Amino acid sequence: MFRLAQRIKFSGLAPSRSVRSLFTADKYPVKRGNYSELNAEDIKYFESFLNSKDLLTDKKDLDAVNVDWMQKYRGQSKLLLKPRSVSEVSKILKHCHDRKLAVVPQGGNTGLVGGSVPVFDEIVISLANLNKIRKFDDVSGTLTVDAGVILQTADEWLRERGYIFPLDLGAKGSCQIGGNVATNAGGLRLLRYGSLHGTVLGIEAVLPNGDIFNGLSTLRKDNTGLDLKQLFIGSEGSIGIITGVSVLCPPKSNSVNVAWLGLDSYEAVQKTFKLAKNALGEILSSFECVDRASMEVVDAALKKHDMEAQQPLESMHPYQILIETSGSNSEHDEQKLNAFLENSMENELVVDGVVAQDEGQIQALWQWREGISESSGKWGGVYKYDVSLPLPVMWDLVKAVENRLIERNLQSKTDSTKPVYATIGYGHIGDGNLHLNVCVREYTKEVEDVLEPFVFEFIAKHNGSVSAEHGVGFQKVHALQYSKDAGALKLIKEVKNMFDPHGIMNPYKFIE
Ligand code: FAD
Ligand code: 2HG
Ligand code: ZN
Repeated sequence: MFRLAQRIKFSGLAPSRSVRSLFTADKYPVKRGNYSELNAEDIKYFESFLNSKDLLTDKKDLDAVNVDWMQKYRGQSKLLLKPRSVSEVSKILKHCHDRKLAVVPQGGNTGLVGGSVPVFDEIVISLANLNKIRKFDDVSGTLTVDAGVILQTADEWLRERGYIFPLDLGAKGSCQIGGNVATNAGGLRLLRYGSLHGTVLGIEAVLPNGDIFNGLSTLRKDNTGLDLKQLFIGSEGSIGIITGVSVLCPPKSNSVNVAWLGLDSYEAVQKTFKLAKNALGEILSSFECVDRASMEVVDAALKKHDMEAQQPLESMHPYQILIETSGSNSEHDEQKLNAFLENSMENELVVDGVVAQDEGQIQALWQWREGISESSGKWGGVYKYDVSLPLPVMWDLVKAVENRLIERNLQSKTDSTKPVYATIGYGHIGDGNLHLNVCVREYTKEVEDVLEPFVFEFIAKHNGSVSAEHGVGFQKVHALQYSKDAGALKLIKEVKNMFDPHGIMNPYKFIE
């Protein structure tokens, strides 16, 4: 039953840049806050300390930073600043604070909730030029970097030294470590290495008034009062700009195995997860699940771009899982994996599967999983929900949403004139995190009304969270009430106001 993975030709999809979205401010009911307008004096002040190529006002330069990765949210900023030092960030923010000019911190601009782009004319402050690896301790594995270091760059740098970055995600080639920390990104291996709330040891940040918070500790233990850095993890640019991060990195595993398995029911997925935890124990580093519709969407997106890739399995099983193990002894790890695979088949949980035989095959299997996010946005638009739900009801949400769309005549397997192309579910089973993507041919109010508040009410009913990993951004400001009570929201607002009394940091997002 277990076949060796074939080498899958999968060269990746180029993001389509053709769709022009309307301005966010024209699409949604949002009013510009009482902020000052940028004037010639402001520009003159910024020019007094920034390199001329780090202050951009050309439409062409601004177009790229005004629109998000999904091309769904579009702002109207007239100024992009790219500071090269913490003191430049500090001068910029102090001036904006004093003048009441609104700003948006921007990392790799890969965020999926509209948090990284302006809504009106906020100044975009890019961290791209703060991109140095500051120091590394190869005994403790503590890495200290500028916030603008690209995740993949850090990971590759660490791999050469026998370590890895504790976070991995599909956008690793563009997203920045500061952006990852600001969104508290979860990713593909949280199951093994934990959340950034645990692995980030220190943060340096510039506060809205220009003060520098120096919390760049590399200590694992520090019980001297409140752990302030935690406030910045997941703060989405609402209380300051992260300029430096220190993070505890795990050693690189000598032995990595990846298996792709086919299952006939969601119940089997849950049982297999339990079995995997017991049988694989400390070497289990990822447990991802995708449904048939997700695989069909990747397949169709590849074909649309004249690419061909052989599916990992011969049959399109309704649920497919990717299991990764990372350990230090290949013989021991393979023995454990084989015992688990045999057991899962004997128990009739897993009905088909392949095990990657080399690094190329490992990457190819991962690309099927990582390619879903991008493929789902290739049909005109996509509504993305990244939810936390108890495992038993996770796919009930996918089914309920699809049924509602079909019942209301908005989705059909045979009629390509319907606004919904596909409803798909995939995600990090190991973390209780489902990604529900509703791929549409066009954004319509009708579809939106079927999705919301239904999705949020479903989540609230099951005590889940409206954001497991992408954050709140612009998209979910009005959905927070489904996951947090009034008391918690009031406290968040008070903390935000304490850091940012003029409300200049990333307005219209995160908290109302
Ligand atoms: P941006 O998109 O630029 O910004 C995101 C937010 O952080 C914005 O609110 C911005 O204002 C703020 N911000 C950015 N930098 C700073 C800073 N230095 N200081 C203060 N605030 C800042 N997320 C997951 O959790 N798990 C995944 O598996 C995952 N996979 C993804 C796959 C793809 C293909 C894509 C496109 C996105 C994925 N994401 C995932 C979304 C995720 O949030 C981002 O990819 C990443 O964490 C954002 O980093 P960034 O540098 O691009 O930040
Ligand atoms: C993933 O797990 C990312 O692939 C992106 O978090 C999910 O695009 C999405 O909805
Ligand atoms: Zn995810």
